Amino acid sequence: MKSRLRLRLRLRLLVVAGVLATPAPARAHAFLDHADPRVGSTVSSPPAALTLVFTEPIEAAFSRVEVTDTAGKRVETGPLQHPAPATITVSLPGLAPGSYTVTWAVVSVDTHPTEGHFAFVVKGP
Ligand SMILES: [Cu+2]
Repeated sequence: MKSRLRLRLRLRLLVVAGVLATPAPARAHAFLDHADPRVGSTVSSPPAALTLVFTEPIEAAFSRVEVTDTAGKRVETGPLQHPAPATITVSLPGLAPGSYTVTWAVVSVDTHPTEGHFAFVVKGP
């Protein structure tokens, strides 16, 4: 019992130390700054790639982008690429005319996860 109490106290001290060691402002959440195709846009020809630019650098290894068509079926994109600290991109197959939903989930370099989604439309002939 005594050693258990000691362990508890030690854990509590570790928690306090952890809080003190955390850098004060956690402003660095990565939100979507802009995308190509643009959020909510209608494009006249199928885009070859999808690019997302975030407000903060992100960890590509813990980030993902999914594209689904009107029926909710997942589009086979190319592998996630990370050409710049705050940018991720995937290549797209030839998209048929229709509406597409992009769902993204990223982890910023300060380890905070964020997610969101938006749509774009590929115009028919
Ligand atoms: Cu953050």
